[in-house]
Order: sequence, then structure tokens, then C-alpha cells
Amino acid sequence: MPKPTPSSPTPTDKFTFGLWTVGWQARDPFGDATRPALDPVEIVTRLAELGAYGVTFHDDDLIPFGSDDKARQQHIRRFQDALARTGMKVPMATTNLFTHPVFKDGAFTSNDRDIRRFALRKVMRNLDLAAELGASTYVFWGGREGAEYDGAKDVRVALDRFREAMNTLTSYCKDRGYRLRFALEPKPNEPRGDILLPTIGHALAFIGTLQHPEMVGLNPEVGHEQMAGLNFVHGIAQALWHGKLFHIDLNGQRGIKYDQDLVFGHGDLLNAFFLVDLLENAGYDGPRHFDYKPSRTEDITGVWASAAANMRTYRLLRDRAAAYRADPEVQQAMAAARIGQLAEPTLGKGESIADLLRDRSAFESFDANAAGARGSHYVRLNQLAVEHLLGAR
Ligand code: DIG
Ligand code: MN
Ligand code: MN
Repeated sequence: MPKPTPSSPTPTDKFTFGLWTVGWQARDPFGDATRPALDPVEIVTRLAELGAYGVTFHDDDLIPFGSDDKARQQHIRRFQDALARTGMKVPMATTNLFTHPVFKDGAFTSNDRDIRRFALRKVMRNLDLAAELGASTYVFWGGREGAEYDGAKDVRVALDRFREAMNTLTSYCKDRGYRLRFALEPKPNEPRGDILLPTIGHALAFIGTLQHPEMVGLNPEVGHEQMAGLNFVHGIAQALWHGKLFHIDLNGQRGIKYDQDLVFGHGDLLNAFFLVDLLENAGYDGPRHFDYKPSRTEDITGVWASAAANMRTYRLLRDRAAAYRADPEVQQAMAAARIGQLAEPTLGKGESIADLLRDRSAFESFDANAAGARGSHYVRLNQLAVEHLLGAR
């Protein structure tokens, strides 16, 4: 029987939430808000009570767009007091470059140069606040960087402007000694018909062209890759392989449809199981950040229950994945599937191409039919994972 998972998370689990998640008033393109706005101080307090480690925010989540300096300072001071009182951290911050109509055609890649300059200044101001609050990661989700019509945006030129923005902002941080790393968050579409840097792969390629690529990594979101029909575990594995998993947005998505931002695990649960297995075994030491929306159907009680559900599901999956790896039958099934053999370099130590060409067992006398008849036993291995996930082992 699996050992019971303690019900309450603690800050050592490093669970964090965006202010905009539990604070979402549930307004959508087809309906008004179903919930009242929440005070950031209440969000910090309630999430701390639930066992969270920290909160993250967009500038406008904390300081309403257009606030004067006096109001700005009051909002910041109240937030800092709540952080001090609860011990909650702010590991990540980001900029809202998507709500105000000024950004309707993008921020860094708006066709209007004055809007691009406004966007840069808006980010710079929040980079200052992020550094002041001790954040280590700054996320860039280009939700409005894109187009609905192929003739509206020359993507090559838009990428020039996106790169110019990244180079300007990384230089801004370096000049000020901010120990912030940037994390790009890919998404294929919504709210734009097509968003630039739509997947982990596109973003990785873009990072390689930047002036300070060492400062820029990824903040992949579960549902965003899955909206593109991609396997999130594979994407995270490649992000880790490149050393570029700087942060992560955990949530749930049920197939290729609008961005559902469900509770973590409430979408593809088996993929979530292997994601937690990967994060816990690959040495990812960043926050386990939930970027989700409490469903519009929920009342405020449901909002806090959904926040707790994210953390409990992650902890349950972490325990089930540990039991899976510790299970002798799983270890036997892994051996039968020759999982370990993949880690063995294909060429022997010091073996040259000439050596390989001389090795007749590699080609001339290789029995491809016999090799092709081997079984991989992956189904047995996956069934064991399913049984651990179901608490049946
Ligand atoms: C949406 O998935 C985006 C925005 O909420 C924010 O910019 C980013 C932060 O994780 N995720
Ligand atoms: Mn999303
Ligand atoms: Mn996100």
C-alpha cells in the first residue's frame, strides 16, 4: 500500500502561485466576472496559510495600470508588509503587456514604434521592482506578440524587434547589477491567432541569437505545449538538456482547444506523473509555480480549494513517482526494456570511425531480422506506472 501523503504542503515544497490565478475574477470572452476582486494582501495571507512558498505577479496585478506614484508606493508597501508578516517570497515577476488596449497589436513587436518604446519602459520599471523584491526570474509571455493575418506582420522583422527588446532589457539588468534571469514563455495562440515563439523549440532557437543568451531561458507552461499537440515531458526534457529550464508554469489542459489553465493534474494525468518524476529526478530546484485559473464555475471557497488541489496533486504524484522508481518490478521492467543501455555511448571508449568500419558485427554480419524481432516491453512498464498512479501498488 502506498504510504499516505501528508495533507499539508510546506514552504520547503517551493510551491508558488501568480496573484492573477486565485485572483482571477472569471471574466471570459463570453461572460462577466463571477467573483469579486481579491486584495493582493489577502492572496498572500491565504496562500501562506495553505502552505505555499511564494507568490508571483505582473506589475498591473499589484499596481493598477495608471496609478500615480503615491498610490504605487502604497500598493508596494502593503504587499511588502504582507510578505514580511507571512514569510512568503517573490521568486518571479513579469509584466502585463497584454491587457491594456495599447498592446492590442503587441508590445515589443507592435508595428507602432512609440508603443514598443512604451513597452520597454514599462518592463524596465517592473524589473526595478522585481529586483527590489528579491526575484531571481523575470518571465516574458508574449501574449500579444503575433498576428491574425499573414500580411500584417513580417515575422522576420518582428523577431528583429523582439531580439532588440531582449538585448536592451538584458543590458538594462546587467548595467544595474540585477541578478535576474529572463524566462521566455512560449504559447502557440490565444489571444492572438498566432503568437511568436509558439513552442519550446522556437524559443530555444531564438535564445541562441541573443546578445546575452546565458541570461535567457524558458518558462514553459503545461497547457501551452499541449495546445500545440506536443508532449510536455519531452519539451521539458529538452529544456533541461539545454540547461534552459529557468522556471515552469504548472497547470492542466485537456487536448487541443482554448487555453484551459486547469488545476495541475486535471488534464493529462499520466503526463503529469512523468513530468513530476522528471522534475524531481533531474535536479530542477526552481519553484513549482502554478499558473492556472480556478474554473469560472467556482465560488471563493472553490478558489481556495483549487489552490490546495494543485499542491496536493503535485505532492501525491511526487510520492507515486518515487514509489514507481523504488518498485523492484519496475526496475526489472526497465532492465527488460533496456532503458539503461540508451545511456551507453554508441561508439566504444576511444573507438574511431575506422574501428567502426572494421567491425563486421556492426553491419556485414548484423542480423537485422533477429534484432527487429526483439520486444521492448514498454507496455508492461507503462502498466506499472498506471498502477502506481492509481495507488494499486
Ligand atoms: C499566461 O500563461 C502567462 C501570463 O499569465 C504571465 O505572463 C506568465 C507568467 O507565468 N504566464
Ligand atoms: Mn495558460
Ligand atoms: Mn503561464
